[in-house]
Amino acid sequence: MALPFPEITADEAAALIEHGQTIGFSGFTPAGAAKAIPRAIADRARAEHAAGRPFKLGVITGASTGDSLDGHLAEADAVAWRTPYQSNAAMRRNINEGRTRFFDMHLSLLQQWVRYGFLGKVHYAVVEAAEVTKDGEITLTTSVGATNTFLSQAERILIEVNSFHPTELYGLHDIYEPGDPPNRREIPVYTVRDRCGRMVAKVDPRRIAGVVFTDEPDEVGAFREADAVTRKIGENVASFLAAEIHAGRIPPGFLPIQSGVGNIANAVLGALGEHPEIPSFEMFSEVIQDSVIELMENERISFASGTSLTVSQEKLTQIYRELDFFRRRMLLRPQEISNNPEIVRRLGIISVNTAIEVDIFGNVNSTHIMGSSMMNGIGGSGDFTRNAYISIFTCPSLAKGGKISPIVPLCSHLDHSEHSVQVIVTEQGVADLRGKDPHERATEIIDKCAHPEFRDELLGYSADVKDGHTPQTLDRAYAMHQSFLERGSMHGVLWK
Ligand code: 0RQ
Repeated sequence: MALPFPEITADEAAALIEHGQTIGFSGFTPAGAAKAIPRAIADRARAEHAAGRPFKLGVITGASTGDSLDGHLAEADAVAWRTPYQSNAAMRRNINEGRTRFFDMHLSLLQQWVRYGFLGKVHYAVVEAAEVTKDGEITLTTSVGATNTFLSQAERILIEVNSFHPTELYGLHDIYEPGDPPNRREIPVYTVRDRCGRMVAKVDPRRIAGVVFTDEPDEVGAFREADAVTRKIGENVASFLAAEIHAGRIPPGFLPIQSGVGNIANAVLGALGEHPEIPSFEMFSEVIQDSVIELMENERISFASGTSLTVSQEKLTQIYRELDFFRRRMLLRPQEISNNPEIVRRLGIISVNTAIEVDIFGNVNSTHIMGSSMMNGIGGSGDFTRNAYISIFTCPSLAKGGKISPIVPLCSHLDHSEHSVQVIVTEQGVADLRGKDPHERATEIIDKCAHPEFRDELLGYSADVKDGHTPQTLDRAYAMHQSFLERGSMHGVLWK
């Protein structure tokens, strides 16, 4: 049946976009990210620059995206500003060199910020879909992210219908947009599996400027195999949570898990799946990754609610082969629902995220290297940590070939404060910070989590500083960082 909007090429779509405009792209991680149109926009930017004309855009997405979006646009220097999260090497370089202004946001806030107009007008939504009907009903692909809000708010819409994704994805999504204050009611999600929205995003078809047909897979990278350190971190998290069940502080049926992305997160999920005293559990998280799918097949995870299905191509092909099985066990929500503080608090989520740095009082830096260079962004880690039933941060006790201790006297940048962080886990052990004052926290974190090679430096600092509720000495708090910047190692800092 003929569609009431034009079929166009990616180049024709890119030609509609003008310098200075703001684009809301689908994609939460490479999953569900628009690909052909952003690549064409990057080519257009290069041509405009070569002709001596400016061409830079505001780029909003759900979270990080794939190389076709963040990579190509950054390489073409086509991004004036970027939010809310990224993890691409070229984009990171542009941000840290000041060519792209980046504001790092809690992901649950993005959609309401767009609706409230805090980020200005969104000129185009560029969205990947499995299907679009003549009535403007859009079946999304492997993520929801903020796509439904870009579709509702943008002046005009461009759609990439990607036939790599089957139209049978219909039913995987639950799209609900809360009312804005003063008219917002509670979000009616009372269990991990509750649905409260529609299976499609619905738009007025007259707003669709064109549809580009494509056929290409998501650009999800492979994970490293768990090594001895990540495996031990995973085991430590699993043993800690099993002990909490024994102590009666977690109900015997367990609580839903949120887990960050990456290698440590994969190892943690693997260890939870293997632990004999942890029952089959549910996920209420952002990202559903390969390890979740494996645990679902083994019936260790009974259901997963997320905003993106960020799996390898091999796993995605398997899911598409067995879609009936998996559709009964997972659903994708907008990120303002998957990460919603109200629901996280209500369901009693156990959050597990990765830190770049943890200080001896339990403050966490998730985003910055040596206080100044942006890595990826806070992502959803704050949405979950601040509201979790138990909030856990993991990291290895050594970084950069042993030259850096991620356990430091004072974080060089603050993302999660001591008020929100309850448990720290490294391969050395578990520091339980609940109910402990700053002196006790310092001892607990150094004893349980720091690498033995750095314990003397850290104990030297905390022994030397005795006064005050929080034993901190400002002129020496960054001595370990200074040592790394000046001599390439945090080792050998002497306090006296
Ligand atoms: O550097 O890439 O040069 O080797 O940081 O560290 O150990 O590979 O760990 O990939 O899990 O990333 C916090 C960045 C960890 C991530 C962070 C260096 C290290 C390496 C990466 P190289 P690893 P991961 C839900 C939750 C914020 C968002 C979030 C993240 C690189 O987990 O972005 O939590 N979190 N989202 O060598 C100097 C230190 C270091 C250090 C590590 N102390 N000093 N370098 N590195 N510690 C997901 C979403 O929101 C989508």
